Amino acid sequence: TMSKFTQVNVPATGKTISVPTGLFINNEFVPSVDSQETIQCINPATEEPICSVVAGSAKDVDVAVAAARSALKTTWGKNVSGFERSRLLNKLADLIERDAQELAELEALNNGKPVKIARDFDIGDSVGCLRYYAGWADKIVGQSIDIDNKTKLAFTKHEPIGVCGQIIPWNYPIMMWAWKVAPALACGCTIVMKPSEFTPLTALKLSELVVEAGFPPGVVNTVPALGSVGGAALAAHPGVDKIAFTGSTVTGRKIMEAAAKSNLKKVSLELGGKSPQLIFESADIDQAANWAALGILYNTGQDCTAGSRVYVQDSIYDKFLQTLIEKAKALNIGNGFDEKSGGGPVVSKVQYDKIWSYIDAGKQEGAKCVLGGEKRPGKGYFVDPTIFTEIKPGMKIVKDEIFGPVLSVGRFKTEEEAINLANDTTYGLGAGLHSNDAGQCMRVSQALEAGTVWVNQYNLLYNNVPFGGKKQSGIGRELGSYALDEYTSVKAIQWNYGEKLD
Ligand code: TXE
Repeated sequence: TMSKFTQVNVPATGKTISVPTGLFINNEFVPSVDSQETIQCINPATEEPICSVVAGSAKDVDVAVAAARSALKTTWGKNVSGFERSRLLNKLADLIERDAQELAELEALNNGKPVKIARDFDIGDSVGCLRYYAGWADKIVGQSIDIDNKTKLAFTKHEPIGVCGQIIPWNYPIMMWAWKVAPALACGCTIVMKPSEFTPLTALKLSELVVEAGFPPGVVNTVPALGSVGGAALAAHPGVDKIAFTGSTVTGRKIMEAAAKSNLKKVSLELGGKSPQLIFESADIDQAANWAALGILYNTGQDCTAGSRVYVQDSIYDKFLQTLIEKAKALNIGNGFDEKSGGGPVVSKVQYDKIWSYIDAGKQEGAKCVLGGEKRPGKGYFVDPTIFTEIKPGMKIVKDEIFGPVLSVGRFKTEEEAINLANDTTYGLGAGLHSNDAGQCMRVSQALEAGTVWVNQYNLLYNNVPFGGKKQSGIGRELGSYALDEYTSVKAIQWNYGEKLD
């Protein structure tokens, strides 16, 4: 059994952070009911162990779901007002803001990303997300529908959907936590959260803040576990009313299947992508290169909307490519605790090996590597920006999601050809286009098959703008008012106050 807390050393600051190591159920950190297994967390910049936390079992998921169900029926769900949910969400946001530096250091240690980015972007956005949904909590209302003015009225209630299983990935551990937790709590749902086994630490640290904010026991529960154990148990659980997932398309398919085979729980999936960025000849080349580089290199390419295929119009191809290479070279990938690092290592050995197998495949299949493509000596899962040209449709690096800083650059002659190349994928998460021709911007943005189209920019997210995928990039929408539909169930109440049945 695990002791309840461990002291994690932050080498760069010489300080320690106290991190819970147990399951978080009913506002307490508890050991597993039956698992002796642990999850070892690794610092991807040094390959050294950070600490271990409990690896929850299917039985632990049962206990967490029961706690969530009990809270739904008593202190939360239909028993808590929107005003109170709003107050608590705002309180939680304040506490995360208070602890931003410590949370950012823990995120950097476990995920590898630069502390400054974790604090200013990941945590900044997460605080904003909690406040945004705090704003919605007391504004979730139904409709009043006339049937017959003299005898009948119907009205709708947007009820909490119930107990939500939420399974999140390792690329934005805090932000994915906030994107899932905030709308669910705003709608009055209770939660069993399963963080990624690669990055469970910040979800456990955030669980302490859930208690401090004053949420009743059982409203938020956290079960660190392997995906194949705890994740699979949540997806198949008959006591879970909704499952929300962010991760790979392969796992998304399994979750949907488990939902179908168990209780037809509602499913939302935010999956992989192979997002295109189109650079047309009227574009501002310097600006387009800045956005294209950000599009593929942000978070070291471990981004579901990573703009991993860039297509450039023939007439500006050489100039654009040269500019892009220079911008990509300028990114300094290093230890997340080094202030000079613009990006960190990739998260794990598995991810590192996967990325290198794609780089090797690109070389073997005849693409030309014009930047990067060389392994660094020494420790740490570092991958430098890598660019391939002379690509062909069907190549692995063009077809598959790599989830690393590896970009394929192709060329096109006409707008029609650009659109066809962009849409030639099973995915449909993001897409970008750069052009100074307004008509072209409008035509192309409508033709692109993606949940988000960025025009003359890339990869920016706002809490009030919906986010999600078309095709095999997912089902449902996060963020904005759209996410509220994922966590509510509409009840129509038809009221007869006059009609007599003969
Ligand atoms: O993802 P998984 P992995 C893509 C990216 C990456 C690849 C593999 O291409 O290289 O996926 O990464 C849980 N039932 N993305 O293997 O497995 C798991 O524990 C229920 C894109 O890490 O999808 C974790 O919490 N849950 C992506 C979560 O699923 C299961 C972000 C995600 O892990 C499960 C991450 C199961 N059978 C990876 N198996 C994005 N869209 O942002 C695993 N899990």
